[in-house]
Amino acid sequence: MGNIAILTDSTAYLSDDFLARHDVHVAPLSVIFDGASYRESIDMSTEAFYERIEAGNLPTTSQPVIGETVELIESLPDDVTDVIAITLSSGISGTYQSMVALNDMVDVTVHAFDSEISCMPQAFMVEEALHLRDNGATPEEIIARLETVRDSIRAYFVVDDLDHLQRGGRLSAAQALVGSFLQIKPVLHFQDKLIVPFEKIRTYKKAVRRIEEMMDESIAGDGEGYCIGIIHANCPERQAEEIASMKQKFPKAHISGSHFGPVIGTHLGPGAIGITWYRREW
Ligand code: MYR
Repeated sequence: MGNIAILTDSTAYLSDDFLARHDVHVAPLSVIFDGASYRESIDMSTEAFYERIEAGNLPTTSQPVIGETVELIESLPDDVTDVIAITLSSGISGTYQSMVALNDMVDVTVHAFDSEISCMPQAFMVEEALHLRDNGATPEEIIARLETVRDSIRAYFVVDDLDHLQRGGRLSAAQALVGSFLQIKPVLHFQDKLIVPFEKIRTYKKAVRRIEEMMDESIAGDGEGYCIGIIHANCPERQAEEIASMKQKFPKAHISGSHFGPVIGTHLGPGAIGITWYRREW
């Protein structure tokens, strides 16, 4: 059996510390400001991105450049025969389809896996894949397990301003119109790979409270065995408040924070918060 490399895209927002400690490769997506393209984390930091956004600049986004992903795969050690490529949802980006297409361009087998979401839930899947790979699983076993994990992850998010999602075409115009008209802060989630409102709620606080209620129903007792993630878009104080409250409620859970970087921040806007959790079997 040959070696397996784990690849994901930049919207998993794996921390520098995680990347330094684990053998995982990242294909960057980009943000485009005034015709100039910047690969997130490489050419533009999250801080610089939100400064430009707050100054009123509105970017667009694009998937990884396929030629660069080919180069990345070609630079892997010679004994790598298989690549597990975990991507953001195919319902919101062409990244997954590009990973599938790579099979005609490189000598290894690329097993593209659609996370059907993005950000920290996608990072959870990367961690699962690494764990399985390091424990001798085959590519097929890794993909089968990822399918189960994908089904078990819960994730909801709230944005301050639905216009960002509407402008980027990731929420239908009709839904966004209802949102801005009524000044609501819907709890959003992914269904069948797409972003849809889960529940229409009027204030940010109530929306977050609703997500917390769902966590209370879903997570048993002190949270032992659960991974909980709090993701923020340039609002660290909201994230800190949530982390503190989760630590009180679920003292035995593994609670960590992440951020919405430039590409996802383009579509959610500053002020967004995401909450995700699942039960880890190891
Ligand atoms: C591209 O241009 O290919 C990237 C498009 C990215 C769209 C992002 C839409 C928002 C995703 C929110 C994820 C929240 C996960 C908790």
